[in-house]
Amino acid sequence: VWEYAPAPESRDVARLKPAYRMFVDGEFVDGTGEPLKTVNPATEEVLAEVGTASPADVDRAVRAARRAHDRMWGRMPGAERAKYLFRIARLVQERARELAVLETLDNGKPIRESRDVDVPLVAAHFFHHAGWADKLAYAGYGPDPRPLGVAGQVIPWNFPLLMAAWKIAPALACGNTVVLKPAETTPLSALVLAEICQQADLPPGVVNIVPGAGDVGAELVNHPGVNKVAFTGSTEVGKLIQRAVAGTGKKLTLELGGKAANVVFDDAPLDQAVEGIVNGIFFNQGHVCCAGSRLLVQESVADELLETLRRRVSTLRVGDPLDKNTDVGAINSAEQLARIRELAESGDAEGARRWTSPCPLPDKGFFFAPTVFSEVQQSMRIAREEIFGPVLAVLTFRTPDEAVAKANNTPYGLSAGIWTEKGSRILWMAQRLRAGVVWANTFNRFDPSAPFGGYRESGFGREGGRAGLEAYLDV
Ligand code: TXE
Repeated sequence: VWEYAPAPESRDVARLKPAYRMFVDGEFVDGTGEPLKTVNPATEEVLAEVGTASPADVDRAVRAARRAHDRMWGRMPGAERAKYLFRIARLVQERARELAVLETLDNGKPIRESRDVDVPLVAAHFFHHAGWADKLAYAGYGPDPRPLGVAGQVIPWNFPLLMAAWKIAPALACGNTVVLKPAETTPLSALVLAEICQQADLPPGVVNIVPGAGDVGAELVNHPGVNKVAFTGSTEVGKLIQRAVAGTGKKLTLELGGKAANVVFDDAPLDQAVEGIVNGIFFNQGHVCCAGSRLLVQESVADELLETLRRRVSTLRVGDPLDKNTDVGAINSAEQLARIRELAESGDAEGARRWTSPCPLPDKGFFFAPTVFSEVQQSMRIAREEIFGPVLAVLTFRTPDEAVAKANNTPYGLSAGIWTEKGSRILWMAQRLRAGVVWANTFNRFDPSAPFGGYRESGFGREGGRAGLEAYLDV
């Protein structure tokens, strides 16, 4: 038994303020929308009040972004833009601990993840795109690559800071300016990123942050001054946005839901596969668009694998996200918790067998114990719908063909995993799986140089790497 327990991370590190304001044209200003209160999902306490944008504020932000683009940012040499991106990356590193604690407080994710995954990837994303800013011509985009103009970006609550980085870094590298709307339950880290932009002397108007709910997102997406829309969120809202943008000439990228298959063959090293399955579905409480939410296991090893998996999942520590020992933190909101519960109950009603980790849950806050459903049929809702929580649906297969058919039996197509010792099988599977990202003998691995994005109802367009630049350039 691991007896040594380091003290939980102190919430003071987050330098929480009682109130946060929107960021427009290089300044923090009062929004004229109805202020919102953001809550710590692990304690249900209000963390801060946040000013939101009215339609007039969105208009002001888009105009500021337009001015910044037309007068200077869109024409600045790439090497100059790169300097700002490098500065932002370094400042993220300098303020890493503050950002990690703030993210954990606002989102509910374990500090181990915000500290070791989210924030380092944010810095890496800015570094990577700083490197592109002066090399766009070499990347095949012609001698004088053209930015699109003003990007209107709407992001979700599962990786609040990382999604802001995924959106802002490539846009800026290519010479676009940005108006970004963070999710209503997690607005804080994007506003601290705005502070970092100020600290980096980023010219006013290049980045604008307008907090608010879906109506502010819709206002931004529909604004005629926006040239490009980038959205990460639910498939439902993604479809609304696609309709709204149709016929406007705006360029659009969508990164939506998923229902990834994590496929384990009988020759896979099972202990290693179990770690990958656990990481695939319990990382970030399963609030991950590319989560390995369907485990497809070859029938001959299914019983053994399930037993090992349950034993391993029983050891996961669920609780205080600031505790450095916590593996699974809080569900981001009461609404999301209700959605997860409802879908899990549909699994019971449709005849799947539910196993719940025996871990104790805190009395307060939004928590859901790691759950594994076996005896799952493809027709069940838990096998078809995105649960976006720590709930795994286990199905079995006999042959590689059956594995491919079942893995692809979904309207989504974001990611997939393969576990096998056979290299030829990895290649054979990867060619047949209809998913934008395929991991082999690993899962949930991210790198700013690797394009990320889906097919079909998981959306279109790529983020990251050279392919991600296309979303922000007139090629
Ligand atoms: O998403 P929404 P929600 C999935 C996941 C989850 C479900 C619902 O399955 O259970 O979606 O989550 C803004 N025009 N994903 O309701 O509503 C909203 O304010 C413009 C997967 O939180 O899509 C927020 O900033 N914007 C996903 C953002 O959209 C609008 C991550 C996402 O919220 C809008 C999140 C509108 N009409 C949820 N309505 C992933 N791909 O990772 C809302 N928004």
